Parts: sequence; C-alpha cells; structure tokens
Amino acid sequence: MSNIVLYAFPGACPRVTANALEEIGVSFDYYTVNIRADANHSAEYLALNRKGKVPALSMDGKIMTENAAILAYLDKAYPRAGLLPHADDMFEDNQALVDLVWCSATLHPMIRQVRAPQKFTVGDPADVQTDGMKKFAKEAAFMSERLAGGKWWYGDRWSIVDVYVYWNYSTAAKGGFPLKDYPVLVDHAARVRARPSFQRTLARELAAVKEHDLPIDPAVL
Ligand SMILES: N[C@@H](CCC(=O)N[C@@H](CS)C(=O)NCC(=O)O)C(=O)O
Repeated sequence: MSNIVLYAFPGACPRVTANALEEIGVSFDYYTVNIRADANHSAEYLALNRKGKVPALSMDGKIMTENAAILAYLDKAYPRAGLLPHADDMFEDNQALVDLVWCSATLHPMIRQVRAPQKFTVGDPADVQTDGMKKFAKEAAFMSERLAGGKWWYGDRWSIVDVYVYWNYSTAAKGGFPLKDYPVLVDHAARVRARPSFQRTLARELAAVKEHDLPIDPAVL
C-alpha cells in the first residue's frame, strides 16, 4: 500500500484530485468510497473523515480534506508538476487559489442543485433544478468568455483549474445542462480529456467501477 491514499468515487469531484496526483506522477492508491451506497457515512469512514465527504487524501496517515485546499497543497508539495501558475507579485500569485475556491465553493453547490435537486427541498425538486440551471448558465457564459481567448484557463498553459472547471460543467451536463450550447466548453472538454494524466485518471475510475460493480455507465464517465 502506498503512503498516499485518495478516498474517492468515480466521476465525483475527487476526479480532480486524482488527476493532480497523476499529473505529479506520484504513486498513490485509489480507495473507492461508494457514496451511492452511503459508505461515506459508515462508522469506518467517519472515523477517518468526520465530514463524510470525498475527496479525502491520506498522506503518511494524516488526512486532508477539501478539494481546493488539497490541490493548493499538492501544488506546493510538488512544485515541479506545475499544477498551478505562479507569479512574483503576491496578488497575482493568489489568483489560482481564487479560482480553485470558486470551483469548490461557488460552482460545485450549483451543480449539486442541477444534478441532485431532491437533496435541497422537501417540495418540488424541479424548481430547485431550474434555478440551478439558470445560475449555472451565467457561469457557463463566463467560462466560455474566458476560454474563448486561449486553449486553457490560463491561456497557453494547462493547469489543474482546467480540470476542476471541466469537472463542474461536465457534471452539470450529466444533470441535463445543455453543454452543446457552449461550443467553447465542448472544445475545452476535449482538450482536458485528451491529456495523458486525465486518461490515467479515467482508467483508475473505470477499474473501480468494474471492481466494485458500481451503477455507473462507463460510456458517460
Ligand atoms: N467541500 C467539499 C465538498 C466535497 C463533496 O461534496 N463531495 C461529494 C462528491 S463530489 C460527496 O462526498 N458527496 C457525498 C455526500 O454528500 O453524501 C470539497 O470541495 O472537497
């Protein structure tokens, strides 16, 4: 067993963390927590991560949670991997953290509204979903404007923010968001997915789906 273990679920937001680890090239174990079967609320998992969420990253037995924080940490711990851009100016240097937090704290809750509206209401989930779709459409327009100017979120260089942004809009699409109306995002998605570190991440997820017989269609991962 590696001294790094990622607690994850295929297609969920730990995909971004897995992609970061693959990009770094460090050895790690992918541990499947079946969130569809509520395994994240089992006594065993709660003892490890009291928040009951994935991702959780175990490093030498110490657990770190919160995707944005984990990614910022991995960038610091493995600077040569180039997960995030850097600048001498402190303000500029902080921009990538701004983007990571935006992905986890603004976009992610919105896509939950789109994908799992029933978790937000005892009333009609359709209203919650419509509201989420409307909110996400504004963000998708912003992402399209930003990405129209270059190949990646930061112009000509890939970063883990590309994968996080991608994870958000592709997950919204799984919940019915009309991604085809945003051709810039469709093109960006193809670039993100073509990267070898993404392909290795996908291979890990597909292996997990098979090993645990998860109710996930491999064609839409
Ligand atoms: N704030 C956390 C949120 C993590 C999160 O919501 N993870 C989802 C998967 S994408 C999860 O664990 N869902 C299971 C549940 O909420 O029961 C982060 O950004 O890491």
